[in-house]
Amino acid sequence: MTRRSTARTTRRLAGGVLLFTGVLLTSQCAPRSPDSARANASDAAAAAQKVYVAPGDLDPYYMFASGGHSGQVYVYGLPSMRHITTIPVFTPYPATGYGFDDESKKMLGNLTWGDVHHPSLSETNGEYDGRWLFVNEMNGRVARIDLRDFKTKQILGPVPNVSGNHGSAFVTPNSEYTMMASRFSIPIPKGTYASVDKYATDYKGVVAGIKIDPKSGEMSVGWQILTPPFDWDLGDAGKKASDGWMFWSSYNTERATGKLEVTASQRDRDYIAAVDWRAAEKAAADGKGTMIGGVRVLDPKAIPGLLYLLPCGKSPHGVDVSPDGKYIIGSGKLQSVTVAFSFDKIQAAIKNKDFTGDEDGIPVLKYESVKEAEVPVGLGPLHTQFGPDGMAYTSLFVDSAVASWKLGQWQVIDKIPVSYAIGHLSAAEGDTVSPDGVFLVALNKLSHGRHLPVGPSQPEASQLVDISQEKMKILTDAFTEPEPHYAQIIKADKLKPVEVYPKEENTHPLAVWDVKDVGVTRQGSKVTVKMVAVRSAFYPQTFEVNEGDTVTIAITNIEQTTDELHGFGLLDYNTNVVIDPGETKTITFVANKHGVFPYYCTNFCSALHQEMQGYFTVKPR
Ligand code: K7E
Ligand code: CUA
Repeated sequence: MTRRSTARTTRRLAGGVLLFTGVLLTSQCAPRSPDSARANASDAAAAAQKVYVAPGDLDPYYMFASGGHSGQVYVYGLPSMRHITTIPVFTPYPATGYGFDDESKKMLGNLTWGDVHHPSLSETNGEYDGRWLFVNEMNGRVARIDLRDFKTKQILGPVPNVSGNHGSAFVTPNSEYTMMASRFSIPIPKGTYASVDKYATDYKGVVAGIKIDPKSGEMSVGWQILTPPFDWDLGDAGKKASDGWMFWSSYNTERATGKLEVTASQRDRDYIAAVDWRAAEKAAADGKGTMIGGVRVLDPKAIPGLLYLLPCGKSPHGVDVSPDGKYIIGSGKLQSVTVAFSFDKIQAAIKNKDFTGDEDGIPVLKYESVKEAEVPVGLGPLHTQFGPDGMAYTSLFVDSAVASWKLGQWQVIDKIPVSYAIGHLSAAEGDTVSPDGVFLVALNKLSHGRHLPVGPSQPEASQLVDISQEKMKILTDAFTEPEPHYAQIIKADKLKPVEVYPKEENTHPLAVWDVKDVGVTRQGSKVTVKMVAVRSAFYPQTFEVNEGDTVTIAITNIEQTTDELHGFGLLDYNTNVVIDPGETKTITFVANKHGVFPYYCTNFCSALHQEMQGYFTVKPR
């Protein structure tokens, strides 16, 4: 059924494209308002047709959007732009009980916030394979979400030596690595003191490869490369022609401190780092480098061939590799062009030692030798995404617009204003070796009154752009909690999430599947409660401990029916977990106050959901 509705939606969309072309032709002599909200009625009808997903139909794409400092990932359907679910990653989320049960609490550690920037879908041969979603976070962490159940399974970090992990979590074409880099240089290892006056000499940057296990997706700290104290910003992995390389943009190559908006904007050009990650992998395997903070750190001065610097003007932000891997697009946010570097020319320059100097022993390649073209996209270029047939789309923060252009032609084709102050943009399958085109989402920083007023704390705006024609067109607005940085859009039929956890897969040591097996056991002051949740009761319905006991409650939801979730809310003990069908979750706490504490099911499950309750009694000492 799922597949049929998807096919139907796709067909209907194709019809929409035809209709849209007709409207374009007939509306050409009508005066066009730059504000799409005031577009004429036939334009609006055509746009509505393209985003409408009828009741019961499914969107043909998922969009995974970063939740910024909310610490979460938001899942949208495209083109409807409906928010479908939220995946909690770095922040507790009572809606699913994340951060309350023992396992997720342990994953979060002492941090209850994270700043998510770049979702990165796992890839096989440069195509999204629908297995995992990696997301970075500024406190030096990367998380892995399993797309089989849309749950966070691992949080790696804080990784030693990496301070402000922004240039992450871009994965390599066969998910060998997810990337990491320090936005803020510090003296390393963490904990080392050096006065800020010593910034230029004693503070260090780091770019790193986090190894991904190809079978399990489990991440481990791979290697790190020591760099001068630049602020590493964005990254992207090479692919096809440039497979085996990683790229990061930087600002503040001035090595300045203080008011960076001035002090770090002095140079005409900063750098893009080009890292031969296979060479780094080999150097680490050969035991080169030194252990700093427990990680193998490679010094590029001592190990030539690891790292080269490409000059890129001015204070570049995004760096994006074209689908064929031949071009590395660097966007200097303080200028009006985006630069395409040729990977072939980079290789030739390396071979010919076509350097203009070095930074702490790291060769700087000659700009004129590696530059393929400067594309006059407009003011404040940030990020570039790709479509089929060499199409490229660059976000323009200062212009508040998206420019489309073509690889190889290096000419702007179209420009469309967005509302307002665009950061990233995301195109359908736009980071793969074969982008889909069709849709692009502008992830804008300011929503500027395009929604019902909600007070000063306003959401951000995302706008769906039709890129199926040469002339781009805004189709609809949607809103998201702060702060959507990047997003990735994947074909919906690549994902086949489970709807229940099969009973036979549940290997939790405290799981019980029969109400006969529930009960309370005690070992000294440690009490273990094995509990079953099933429509519409908890078993046991009451249990008792002594004040001061350490209590572990293991709840198994023995349902095997879609959508039959049960919650376990325990009053006055700050506890709410939600247990999915077939899942076992544990909660451990000290019963530090005596009295009678009701527990109840928080997730509506049946006509007798309200009856699903019980009592936890704590005898005074
Ligand atoms: Cu441009 Cu963090 Cu990728 Cu925000 S970053 S926009
Ligand atoms: Cu179980 Cu509501």
